[in-house]
Amino acid sequence: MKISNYLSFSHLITSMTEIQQIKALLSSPKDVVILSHRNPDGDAIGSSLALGYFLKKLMHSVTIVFPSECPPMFDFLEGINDIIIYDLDQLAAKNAITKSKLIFFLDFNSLERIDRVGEMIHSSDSDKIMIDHHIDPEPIADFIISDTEASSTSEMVFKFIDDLGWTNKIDSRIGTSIFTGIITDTGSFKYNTRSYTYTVCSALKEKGVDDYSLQDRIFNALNEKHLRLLGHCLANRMEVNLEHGAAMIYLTKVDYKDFGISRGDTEGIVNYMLMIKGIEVAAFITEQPSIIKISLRSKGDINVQTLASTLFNGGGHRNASGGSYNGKLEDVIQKWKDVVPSIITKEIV
Ligand SMILES: [Mn+2]
Repeated sequence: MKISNYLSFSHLITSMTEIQQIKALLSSPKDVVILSHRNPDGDAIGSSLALGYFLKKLMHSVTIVFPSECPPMFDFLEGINDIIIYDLDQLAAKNAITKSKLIFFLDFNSLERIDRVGEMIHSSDSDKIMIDHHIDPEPIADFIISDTEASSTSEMVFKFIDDLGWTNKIDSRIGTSIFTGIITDTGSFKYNTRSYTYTVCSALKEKGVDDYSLQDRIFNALNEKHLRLLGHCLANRMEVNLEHGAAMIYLTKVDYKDFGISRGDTEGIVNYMLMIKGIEVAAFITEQPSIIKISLRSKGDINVQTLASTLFNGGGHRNASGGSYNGKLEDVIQKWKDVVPSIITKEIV
């Protein structure tokens, strides 16, 4: 029996009829493009590589396109160097999309998340399939597989393959990619899990995924600079408001210069604040060259997605969201401090 038959998926929009239509689409080899979002994370990369390997087994010609580069910590994943990065090679990205007959949107649900690549999508008449777990998918695909309860898009790719009846095609390479997406999007099973997440991981371990070495490679991958930057953030840039269960870390342009911070170096710092007993909501505010970026994390029912969308033109998930602001760092910090008391009284959430 298929694994998914044991479970119910109230949030799954796609019916089995649609799965059969997708299966028909996949029945003859074609040029397929897999797209994921700017600043790809472990889930964007893992779900794309996994689906790519799977489609290659069905004899499709597959090209993965991301708007921007992958963080170097995922370099060990097989096939990651074959991904076309729009920022580095716009022509290759354009050619792949123009040639394609079928396009997958993975781990995003709005064309804004893929910047200029979105413009190419507008003019493409390829069939489009979205697989995503973010809130409020936009009607940008012919088939929308949306499940906001899923831990990750990678978990959904497993279910997608399972629904198609091709679970036997999942090997340890596909499994390793899926597992990567699950452990990165759940902070190593600390949040966003459901029982099905573990069902998938159990099945992947059966397929030969070496979860121990994967965890080690992904979560013990810091260098000295990262750890010193973390020390600076915790010692000099963190403000804790225990009364309202909130904490904040900010980084200035000068910090970026002093520590030689580049893309990805600040990944995960926001989560440390939630390790303080009594802290339920955390903000990480950074002064970028032209904008101020803010990452929000929360525990339980506190909805930072609403905060991100109403105050910082952003969005994401209930417990993990982000946004940006055109203005001064001090203004964003003040804006945050002003809103903190109302978060705890749940005026906004
Ligand atoms: Mn994701």
